[in-house]
Amino acid sequence: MALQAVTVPDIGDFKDVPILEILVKSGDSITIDQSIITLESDKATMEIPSSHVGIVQEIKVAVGDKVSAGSVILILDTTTEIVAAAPSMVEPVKAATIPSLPTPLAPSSKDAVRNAPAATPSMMTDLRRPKNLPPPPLQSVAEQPFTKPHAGPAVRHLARELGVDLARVKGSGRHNRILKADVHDFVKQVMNEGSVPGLALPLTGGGMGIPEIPAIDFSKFGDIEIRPLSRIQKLSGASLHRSWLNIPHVTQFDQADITELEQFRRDLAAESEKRQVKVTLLSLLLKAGVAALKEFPTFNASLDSSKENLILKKYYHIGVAVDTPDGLVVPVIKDVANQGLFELAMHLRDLSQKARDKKLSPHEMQGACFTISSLGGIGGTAFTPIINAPEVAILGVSRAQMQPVYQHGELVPRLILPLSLSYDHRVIDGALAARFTQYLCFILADVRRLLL
Ligand code: CAO
Repeated sequence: MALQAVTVPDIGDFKDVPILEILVKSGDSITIDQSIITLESDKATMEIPSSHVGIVQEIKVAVGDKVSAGSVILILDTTTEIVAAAPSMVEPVKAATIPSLPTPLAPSSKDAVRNAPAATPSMMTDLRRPKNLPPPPLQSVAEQPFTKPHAGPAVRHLARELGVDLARVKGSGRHNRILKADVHDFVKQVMNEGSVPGLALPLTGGGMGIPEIPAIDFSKFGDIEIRPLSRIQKLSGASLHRSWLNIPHVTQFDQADITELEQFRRDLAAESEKRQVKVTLLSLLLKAGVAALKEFPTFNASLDSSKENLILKKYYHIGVAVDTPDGLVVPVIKDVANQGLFELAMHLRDLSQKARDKKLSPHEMQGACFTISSLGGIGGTAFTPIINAPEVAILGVSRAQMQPVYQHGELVPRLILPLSLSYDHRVIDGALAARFTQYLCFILADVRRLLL
């Protein structure tokens, strides 16, 4: 039996460093550079690798013992026949490393190699190291400061497999040592949050590596109350976020002169009363919107899933954003092109009431080609609406106001309606968007054109 003591190599300025963990046991076959103990400094850990290949005969240290460079860790049986016969002892080594091994071979090693049963090339790499030559220098150990995350080889192996950066994992073991369970918990947390802050590689296809906003305990600063989001807010929030992340949004602003249109609407008051339905500005915007969609079919379209084709729709279903106590809902007015103003006004009234009563069926919220979001009844001068994907544009409407407009050499009071058109820049160019809103303004300025 050829016995070899494995000692603590040069570990720089560190002395009397406690052993945190012993990573091998008697009878284990170990290879050069395999970690055998973990040392612990005040803040971090360092794994000490074996300087020799062999089978562990005796471990000379215990957890908690303090060691310095030269302290004996364990005794190895380096008898070549035993070593070569051990099946799992040597990890594969690239053939390219063989030429750098020390030469010439000591006679005893040559014999041993000749007698060794079916040694693989990788085994040969280590077996060819003569026993009477000093072990290779382990400079890397002395040069490595105690800065590595606190984790054993099995945990490091798992982290490598999962692409997890251990520096970001919080250890729950003794002295904050990272356990396998910590790595699994970390991955679960990342998957649930849909973000990848600690992953060396992106975990999911959809993950854009967007850093999470850190959680803050606001109660440190004053009284707080926690109110859960409504179901509608959670659902619409997820789809708004998806649209916001997937679509390159641009918003085009414009102003429509609706002085005559508003007069026309007022002129309908008597008939509205008779039919018991008020023609709102929104009903007229729906009609004008369809006229613009017909003129610019690119706006009445969706990108297909390959993102290489545009699907042009020959129908005109318009979504209308409705503000309800539980959040934003978007019922869809079907076939707007074939409805008269009163019919549209009635559908609009019924659907927005249903939305507020939470009585909309899924069918009533599907199939829109384009959406109108009107905040005009509330106020504001402009906003940037988020496109309701897979639609390619949305029209935001703000509050109309009487404004002095310079016309034919004088300032005249006109009712001006602010429009905010957000569009998908992958499908629609800025020039087309400007033409679309200009056309809309042209129609709204004189709704008789809807008849043409
Ligand atoms: N400018 C000036 N006044 C306007 C206006 C505008 N752009 N739009 C509506 N008004 C007026 C109406 O004429 C009405 O006044 P009268 O009672 O004197 O006629 C009043 O404001 C209220 O209108 P309304 O908002 O109830 O009716 P509507 O048909 O215009 O809108 C609906 C219906 C369902 C769109 C609206 O109630 C609503 O929910 N709007 C909010 C949409 C929303 O939240 N969008 C944001 C989405 S992104 O978060």
